Amino acid sequence: MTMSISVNARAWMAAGLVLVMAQASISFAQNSKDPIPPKAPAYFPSVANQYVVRLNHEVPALRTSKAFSGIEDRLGASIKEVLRPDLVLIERRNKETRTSALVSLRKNREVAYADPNYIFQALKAPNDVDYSKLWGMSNVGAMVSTKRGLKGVDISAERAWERTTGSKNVIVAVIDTGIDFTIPDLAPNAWTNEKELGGVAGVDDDGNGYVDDIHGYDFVNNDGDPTDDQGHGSHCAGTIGARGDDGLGVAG
Ligand SMILES: [Ca+2]
Ligand SMILES: [Ca+2]
Ligand SMILES: [Ca+2]
Repeated sequence: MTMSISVNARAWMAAGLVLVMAQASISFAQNSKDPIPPKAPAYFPSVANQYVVRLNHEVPALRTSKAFSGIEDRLGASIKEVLRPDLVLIERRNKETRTSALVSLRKNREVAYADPNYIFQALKAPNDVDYSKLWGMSNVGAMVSTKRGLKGVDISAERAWERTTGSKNVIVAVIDTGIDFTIPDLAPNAWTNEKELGGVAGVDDDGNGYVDDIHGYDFVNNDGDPTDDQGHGSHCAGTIGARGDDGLGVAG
């Protein structure tokens, strides 16, 4: 998922770079009777031309009745399915944008609300063994020690992972106690300064002012070894860039 370099320190200070995944949170709220619905975001796909409409009355049980076809005409649609007596899945007859269809339907006095026929799918949850402990990523209200978590109080990581699980092109600096590069979840995502890796020991090969800064720099000891000697930096680096969905440890 991501990657990191960092720097070691005895105190809560160090610096480095950790590649991080993008994190996104989606929120979408609207009044379905709003005459001007918001532009539907592309990440909420829906079935073309189909809408779920709740009527202010029930539809006749008999599909062949005049009253039934009258409702279809007034909705400008065919009723594909009667989900409940007053709730129908319709398919609009004319080709139009989702927004214009919703504007039209929500203006209809017979309509209590109308929404696109959204396509939902299960969110991406990684299979890492300790993932369930990461309530900050996804809080399902599990017990932690003697307290139950508050469901939903998290960063909505799984929704973000549906869109992206990060990119090695994004490098994030971790200013902390360093990183334990022997941790299997962190090692593969550690940023590497190729010029120093293939350079000469004791020489600042890339000319950035820091000697041998292969994975970051230790600004406390002033050397090129940012190995974590405390633990907190590795923890933070894991939250940002632990390799996910590998059945091991955690996911970042
Ligand atoms: Ca250097
Ligand atoms: Ca060097
Ligand atoms: Ca992992």
